[in-house]
Amino acid sequence: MTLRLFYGDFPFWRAETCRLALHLGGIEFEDIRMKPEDWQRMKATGELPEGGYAPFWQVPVLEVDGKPIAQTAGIARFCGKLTGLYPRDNDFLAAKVDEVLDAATAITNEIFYDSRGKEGDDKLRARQALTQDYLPKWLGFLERVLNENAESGWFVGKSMSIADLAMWRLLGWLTSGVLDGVPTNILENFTGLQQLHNRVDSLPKVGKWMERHYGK
Ligand SMILES: N[C@@H](CCC(=O)N[C@@H](CS)C(=O)NCC(=O)O)C(=O)O
Repeated sequence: MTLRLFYGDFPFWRAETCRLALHLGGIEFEDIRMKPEDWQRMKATGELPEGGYAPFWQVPVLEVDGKPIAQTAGIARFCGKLTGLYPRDNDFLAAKVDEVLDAATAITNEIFYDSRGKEGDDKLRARQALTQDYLPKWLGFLERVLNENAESGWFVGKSMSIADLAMWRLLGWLTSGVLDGVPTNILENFTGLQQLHNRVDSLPKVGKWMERHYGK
């Protein structure tokens, strides 16, 4: 099977969940990192570098034997199934992984759409409202889901899944300081989520990957 993943050169959960699942699972793939001009072309025409195509003119896109799959959660599930990081014989656990992926999508959309079209003080005010209300509420929901599976410390079942990889990068984004108005200590009251983030972050293969690709 030939795999090509298209996304930007940054560790956002939309693509990094799939990249890390494939990397940890020892599955080779071509990791095509788009440049600014590639984004412009993709958004205007759906064309991707090196002859790829984005079905919805958005990325990530995973191409499997020349055929594209779009949509973050579907791509993550596909990569999770290939690598043993998505339950294949337990529909309940699979739905619990989906629940976390869909929550990651909901939070991402809220952050992007809430500040879309706003600039300067307006944008900062929108982000501050997110920080004081929406994010603590949703981080609390996630912490509770995690606590319900406290005996393993992973979001779902007894071992790490793509739910944990997705949350590791979503939480990494929220605490990175790149989101104006969202403080880097946003997780300070959510020790379970902090531990989950650190647990994934400290896996040796994950650390080496982050160092190699992003110098951190
Ligand atoms: N529903 C899509 C949304 C993907 C998405 O919004 N991707 C962004 C990059 S993070 C994008 O391609 N934006 C370009 C656009 O929408 O024009 C998914 O889940 O993958």
